[in-house]
Amino acid sequence: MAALMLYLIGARAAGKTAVFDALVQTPEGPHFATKGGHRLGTVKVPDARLAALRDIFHPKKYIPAEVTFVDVALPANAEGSGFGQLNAFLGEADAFALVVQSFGETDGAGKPLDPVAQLESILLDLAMADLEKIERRIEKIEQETKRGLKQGLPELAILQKCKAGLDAGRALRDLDLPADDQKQISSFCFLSQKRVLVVANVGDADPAGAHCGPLREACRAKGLDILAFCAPLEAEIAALPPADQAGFLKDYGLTEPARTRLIQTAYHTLNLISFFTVGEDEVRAWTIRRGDHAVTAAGKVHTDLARGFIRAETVSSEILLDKKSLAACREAGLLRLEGKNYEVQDGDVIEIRANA
Ligand SMILES: Nc1nc2c(ncn2[C@@H]2O[C@H](COP(=O)(O)OP(=O)(O)OP(=O)(O)O)[C@@H](O)[C@H]2O)c(=O)[nH]1
Ligand SMILES: [Mg+2]
Repeated sequence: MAALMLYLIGARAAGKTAVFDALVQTPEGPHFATKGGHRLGTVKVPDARLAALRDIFHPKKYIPAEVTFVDVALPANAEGSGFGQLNAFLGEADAFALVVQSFGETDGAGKPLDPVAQLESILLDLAMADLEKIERRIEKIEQETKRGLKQGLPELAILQKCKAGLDAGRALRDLDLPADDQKQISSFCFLSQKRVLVVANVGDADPAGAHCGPLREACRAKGLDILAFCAPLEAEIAALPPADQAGFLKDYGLTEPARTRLIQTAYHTLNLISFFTVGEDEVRAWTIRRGDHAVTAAGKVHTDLARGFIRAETVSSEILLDKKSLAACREAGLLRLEGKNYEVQDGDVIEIRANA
């Protein structure tokens, strides 16, 4: 299954690369690849429930979900962020992690540091990249219409709605476009339509971000999730032997490493949950949206399972971990038979029954 693509964006010298380094650091060193100047690092989604299921089933294959972090290299000689030049690349993101400098006195341009202004400026750059694209497309459709071609007209109405929203200072994600409209414009991969979470890159004097009040308030007002971490400190901790990490985190008032917190926040921002499939062959995590039905979950595993869906034998991982086997769950009447429209819950263990 494709990894969730989380792109790190932000102002120049906000600490995108430092944050990325913290996310991909391991005791064996950092793990990443490069692609056209950008860096990509894929990590396994930590999930204590899945690890506990592995310890019961001892499967041949153990397959956690994956997230790919992308350290976006901004075009060197662009004005502003240069997102326009990166449109196609950024369009592949599932979400943006917007890194905001929250340490020191001055920003990358040498101006007095203003994290809220930095956040707003990057959000504006995303919207402006969309606006430029929309204006070019509208112009093209209008020219075609003059020449008697009419097929662009439904699209034109939606684009004008989007343009009006952007002109009024709203991101496309906040316009609540009907699903049909969203489908019509999905091929544009608009940047301000993507979910955004904010990473306050704080100094090591304030590793839990206690002093990020104004930025937190700005995020709350915009409906954006925010988390704070001190990138260089988190990178150092992630490089330690695993047994030593928890103690150091605790010393700094942290409960989980940056990577775990960022992934948890991304799942929240994107409204994602996990379900699990278990067996001697494979114990595996799957990612779906909250509210998805059993038949959608089946389709994640295999399209044939969605087509021939009969029922989903379901039990929560908590109960399975308590009873230690599916047979014991079945005997105790705790293995439920759910239909196509069952709303899958986070942590469900599911076995799909389907006609081949
Ligand atoms: N003191 C302190 N310095 C930091 C922190 N995070 C990043 N830096 C420093 O800030 C500078 C810029 O950080 P980068 O991670 O390169 O920033 P970037 O956003 O990747 O920058 P560009 O890719 O050039 O746009 C570097 O000198 C980092 O060492 C931090 O939390 N505390
Ligand atoms: Mg960088």
